Amino acid sequence: MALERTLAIVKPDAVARGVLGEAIVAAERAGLRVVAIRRLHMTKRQAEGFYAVHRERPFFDALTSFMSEGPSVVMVLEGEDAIATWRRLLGATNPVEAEEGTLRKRFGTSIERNAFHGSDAPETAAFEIGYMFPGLDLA
Ligand code: FUP
Repeated sequence: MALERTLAIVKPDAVARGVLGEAIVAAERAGLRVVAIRRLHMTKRQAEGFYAVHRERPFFDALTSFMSEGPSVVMVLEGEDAIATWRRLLGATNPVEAEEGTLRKRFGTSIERNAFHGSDAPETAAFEIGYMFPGLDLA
């Protein structure tokens, strides 16, 4: 196992529902630490940059509109195997298919409005953390 950092997003639907605390509790119970946190209302342009890998996908416009509809909370989580650990807590991309008890099962409403994000690999985590926390200097 490796000490890793991952980018977590509490998406606009989850922030609107007031479940930021649920995400933090789940992360901390799994041994992850919040080492940076920021609330921001993404512009459509920012959301498009964040999800640039999906630019050609049919859901790109709907996804980036959703991500810019209201404030999100973005966090850097740190711990052993943080990337896989956080994604395990999230469950499948589609809340309908997510395992019982996972964050997306509990709080997501559709594949599009799935409440939370987590980086899927070390390279994407590095890109996403840099994108949301430019110049971050962690203690
Ligand atoms: P994940 O890694 O679980 O966040 O899933 P993906 O990278 O495959 O998808 C990124 C986001 O695109 C998802 F969170 C939701 C959205 N999406 C859709 O809206 N429709 C799809 O068919 C697939 C993904």
